[in-house]
Amino acid sequence: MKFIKIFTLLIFSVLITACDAQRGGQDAGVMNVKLQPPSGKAIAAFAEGCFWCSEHIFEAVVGVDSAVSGYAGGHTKNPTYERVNTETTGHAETVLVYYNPKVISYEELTKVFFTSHDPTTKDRQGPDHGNSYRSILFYLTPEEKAIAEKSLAEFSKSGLYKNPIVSEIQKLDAFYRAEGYHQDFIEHNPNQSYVRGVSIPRYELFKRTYKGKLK
Ligand code: MHO
Repeated sequence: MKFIKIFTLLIFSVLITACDAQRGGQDAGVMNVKLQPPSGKAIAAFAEGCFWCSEHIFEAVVGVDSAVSGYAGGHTKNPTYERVNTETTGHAETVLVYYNPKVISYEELTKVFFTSHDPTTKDRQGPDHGNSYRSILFYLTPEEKAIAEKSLAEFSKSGLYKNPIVSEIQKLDAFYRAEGYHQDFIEHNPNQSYVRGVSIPRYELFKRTYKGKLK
């Protein structure tokens, strides 16, 4: 009898954990995301330092449906935040942006990218050091690659930055959605010290610099 009770409890807890992971709840782990946008929509990915802020920035732009925090550009499978932080997996903190291509173009998203972080600091963004904080424009098609190159060249000439832009341009091979607690981090933790001291000032600077439409 005792055995049956324990067994039933075990089955229940396995089921509850599985459901929570499916809902993408707080405890959902890292997930390999299919690089397939819903019909009529498009996706793009950008690495530009701490993804808590990048997610907040892209989600403020008209035409962007949502942004997901995760890891891309590395060489290991299913990296965790802890592993990525060792700076040995090659992954950079990245946001996967779901957008409506009838409202905003990939080219316009590259402008969001270049006005929302400092693309001149190699393996560094603000106070954060390491290759997981490097700057990368990801592309999915040869057309997007050409647009990324053109945009980089234009921003290099624009005078917005004194130093040379060091952003990489890479094909997006895989995107791993980060742990649940990293999603919408700023909304859930507006008073956290890093959010107040680093993320919000970066977001405010973006709002003053970016010329496109914000929600
Ligand atoms: N140095 C910050 C970075 C946060 S971010 C998600 C921290 O460790 O809180 O990389």
